[in-house]
Order: sequence, then C-alpha cells, then structure tokens
Amino acid sequence: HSAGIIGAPFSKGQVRARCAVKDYGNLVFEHVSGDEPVGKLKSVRAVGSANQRLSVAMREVKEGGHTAVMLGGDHSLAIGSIHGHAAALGQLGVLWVDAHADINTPLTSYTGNIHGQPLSYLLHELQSKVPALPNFSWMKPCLSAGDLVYIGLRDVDPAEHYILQMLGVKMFSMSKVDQLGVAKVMEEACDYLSTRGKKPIHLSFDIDAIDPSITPATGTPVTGGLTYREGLCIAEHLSQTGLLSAVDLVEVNPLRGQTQDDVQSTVSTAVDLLLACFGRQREGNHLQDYCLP
Ligand code: DIR
Ligand code: MN
Ligand code: MN
Ligand code: MN
Repeated sequence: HSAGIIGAPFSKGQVRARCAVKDYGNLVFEHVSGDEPVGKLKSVRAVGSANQRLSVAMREVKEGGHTAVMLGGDHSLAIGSIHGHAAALGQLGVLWVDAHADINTPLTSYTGNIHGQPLSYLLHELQSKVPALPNFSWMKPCLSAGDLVYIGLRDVDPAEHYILQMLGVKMFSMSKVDQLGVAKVMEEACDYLSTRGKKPIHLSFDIDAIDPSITPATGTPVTGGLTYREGLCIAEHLSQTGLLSAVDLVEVNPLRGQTQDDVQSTVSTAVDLLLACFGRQREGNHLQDYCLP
C-alpha cells in the first residue's frame, strides 16, 4: 500500500535515448497470516518473505545485465535488494543516502520497525548481534562495513551511533554536507568506496534524505535535509562514475502527502533523481551521433 508506482518513467525521450528499459513489473507479495510480533519486531515474517522474493528478482535483473532500479516501498526492502545484487555480482560498494542510519539491530530498535534495521541484517560485522528470525533463514550477510558510506544523516539513535563508531563506518552527516559541500562529499565518498577496489555501486536512496519541504510524502520526515540540487548532484556524480549498478528509491509514500502538491513534488523529485542516475544532466544531453539538421 505504500508503493510509489512510477510506470517506467525513464523509458522514452531524454535520457540517453538508447538506454533500453525492461520493466520487470511489480512484485506481488502475499499476505502472511499469523505474523505475530517477535519481541518488539513487527511483521517479521512478511518482511522476510517479501525480501526473499525481491532478492531473487534483483539477482535476475542483474544477471540479465541491466542496471537495476527498485522502487519501494519502505527501506526494509534494501535487505533483499542488496542481497540479490551481491548474489549476482559479489562484493559491492553501498552508498546509503538517508536521514536515518537504518542500522538498529532487532534488540536495539525502539520502534520495532524493520525499515530502521536493514543494515544490521546485511553487515557481516553485526551477524552475531542479529538473532535468527522467522522467514529470514534464506539470507546471509553480504556487506562489509568498509564498503558502506552514508550521506544525509540527521536522525540517528544512540545505539546506532555507537554501532557506526564501533565499526568505523564512513559517514557524511548533514553537518559534513554543510561543512564540505555536496560536491566534495561525493568526491570523498567515491574515493573511499574505490580504495578497496572498483566494485559495482549500489545506491540506496531514502527519499527522506531530501528536505521535507521538497519531499513531504514520506513516512518519517526529518527537517534540515538535502536540497533538491544536492540530491541531483549526488545522482549526477554517481552516474558519471560508470559504476552505478543498482538503485533503490524508497519511502516514497503518496498516502503520507497532505495535499496533491505534496505528492506531486515528492514523486517528481524521485523521478528526477532516477533520471540523473541514468545520465540526465542539467547541462543537457545529446546522442553521440547527433546530426545538426
Ligand atoms: C528509528 C527511525 N531509528 C527506527 N528510523 C527510520 O525506527 O529504528 N528509518 N525512520 O527510516
Ligand atoms: Mn531509510
Ligand atoms: Mn529514512
Ligand atoms: Mn525508513
């Protein structure tokens, strides 16, 4: 019910006009009955089985040689998305653009919401802190803390902050974006990810990284976010690396918009971010063999 279904918005027209788009359609998730809370954790079985589906789908898209786009949905879906991507290609660099760190473990979470936890399930270093959960036995950690970079953090729980420090995770909080500027942040983020080898990059973009004045239609808005231009700068820079291999665009939730304009602004920003990931530049684009009439 929170899927922002954007029907292949980048298939025709301005993006590198020959960039083929294959629409894999929407995944269908069955209702999981008897999905009682496990401790504090909500909807564990449903989240586990949805991510198992998504992981298989993502692996297929990557094995088909495409750059993958996963449109959420909430950020718990990064579990299956990154798992499937890694299953197809091996080691990845992950750029996590978000107001939140999404690295609570099932035991540190205040809310019990799994969208605040995906990175603890994915990271090798936290394996011993994540108990076995129903419908999660298919998944194994597939990401190293040294291959993760954050941009946009401004709402981090104490336990998350402790984990980030303990693991030495590279992060560019909003304070760092303020100090360095987003261009320098992107340069440093990409340098950091490439020091351990030029791995394919997985961008996991939570729309709440952008300021809620621009993208209000999301579940947990936090004031003081990235501007529209900073968001585009991140996407354009990644596109230029040639390493961008998969994009999650999550937490776009039309039901959370107060007005039609709220929804419109959120969705069109999401589309613009995706277009920039696929090569649309603000300076303009033309085909390689463009011929003046
Ligand atoms: C909070 C909020 N840290 C949690 N996280 C959110 O629920 O674990 N993530 N909103 O998107
Ligand atoms: Mn998130
Ligand atoms: Mn978030
Ligand atoms: Mn979230």
